[in-house]
Amino acid sequence: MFDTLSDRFDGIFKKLRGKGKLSDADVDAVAREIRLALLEADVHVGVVKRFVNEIKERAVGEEVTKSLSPGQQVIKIVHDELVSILGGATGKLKGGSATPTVVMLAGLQGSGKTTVAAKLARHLEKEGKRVLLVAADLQRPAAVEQLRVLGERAGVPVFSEATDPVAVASAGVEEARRLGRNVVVLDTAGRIQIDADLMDELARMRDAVKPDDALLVLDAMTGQEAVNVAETFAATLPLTGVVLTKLDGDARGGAALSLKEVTGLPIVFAGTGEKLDAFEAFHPDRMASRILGMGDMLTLIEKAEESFDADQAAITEAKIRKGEFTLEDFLEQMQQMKKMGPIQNIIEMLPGMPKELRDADIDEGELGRVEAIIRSMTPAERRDTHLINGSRRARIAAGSGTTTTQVNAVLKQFAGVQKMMKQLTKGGKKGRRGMQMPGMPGFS
Ligand SMILES: Nc1nc2c(ncn2[C@@H]2O[C@H](COP(=O)(O)OP(=O)(O)OP(=O)(O)O)[C@@H](O)[C@H]2O)c(=O)[nH]1
Ligand SMILES: [Mg+2]
Repeated sequence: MFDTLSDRFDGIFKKLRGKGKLSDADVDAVAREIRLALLEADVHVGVVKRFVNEIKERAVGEEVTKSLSPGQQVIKIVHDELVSILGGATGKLKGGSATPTVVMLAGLQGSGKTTVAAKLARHLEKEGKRVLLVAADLQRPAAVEQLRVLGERAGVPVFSEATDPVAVASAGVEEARRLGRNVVVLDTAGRIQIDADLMDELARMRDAVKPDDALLVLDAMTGQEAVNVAETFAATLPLTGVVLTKLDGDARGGAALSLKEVTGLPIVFAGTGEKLDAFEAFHPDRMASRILGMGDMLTLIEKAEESFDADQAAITEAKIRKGEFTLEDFLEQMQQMKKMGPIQNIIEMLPGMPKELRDADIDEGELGRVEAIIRSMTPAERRDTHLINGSRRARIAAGSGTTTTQVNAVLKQFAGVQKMMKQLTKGGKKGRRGMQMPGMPGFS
């Protein structure tokens, strides 16, 4: 996500390191480089101009803090300005007073509307809302079925009928009222290009359901063109915000960094992958930190809290302390970690991760193999790996579709983990508190 921009900022800030004082020439040079970096990231030219002026003004201006080095100070200013152009406040739905509230999704073909519908429904259900998904895309034959499948995965009911899109939308809201669901999420049809038909359909739907939130779903790769798309949709729909999707791809950042400033529309949610949990409320401050390579611990902690089982963690911790951590516990930990989403996403959020690791292809298949190997062991073997002799190794390899060499590798790595844990617990308090994430096979 925004890798090029991150790298550019990294390079710019490196040059400031160790400088005791910034001259006007230094500030000019930094401003020029930031300008280029933003233009390269396809940020709207007006936004770039304002951004760079602001940075210059603040960097040479009165805001000199003693506690920060000049380099840190520039980073802080850039960070603050990024937060500001990203919209400042954390994204959330506007909502309304009537029940059910209606969230209408619109956008170009393939932008991610149907995926977002299911992700948003799941997200709202986690907040305690009761959602009804309404499939009002009757354009594409498979669209209703797609939403049904996703809805099932999200555990959210889906309503549709073979009438016409506007009728489906109205009937959907009725159905939600009847079922006592308090939020309707409405998926609509996309078009390759904005056309009169689509806008007419959206306008009639708008009049029929009077959405509390009308969200434009935008592919982050759209770049600056996003601004035009947003303005065109806004002419018909009373848009309340934007959902930016595919931020996991190599989007350059232009759309995210231009939208609020040019259109006034806040980015409310972000899609970061194909899976249903790759979705989050948009936090401008966290996004700015991520762009500047400062990591995103808050999102990570939130995800960990969401998927972490505190009781299980306490049991594991006690076991580690007593030196009784087995492969069974290890398997349990892998399950917990998997709930947090793709490992690559987790790594991206950690501050200070070297670029090599951010770019590394973490082999989820390898992790799957490790899991299969452990699952092919008997409970007794998982508790005491010393039982695993040659013939047992062959059986485990056959059971997991791997080779005895691969089984051996897992056993060897696990022995290393156990040894490390013993040292940690012997060595005092360090490493005992909170979540335990030992060096796992698959990461070596
Ligand atoms: N990597 C990634 N893929 C995504 C994301 N959101 C959606 N996709 C993928 O993008 C493709 C299109 O998503 P859909 O949700 O079907 O898009 P849509 O806007 O409903 O498309 P139409 O209904 O045809 O207009 C699918 O393959 C999704 O899996 C995301 O955040 N990241
Ligand atoms: Mg769709």
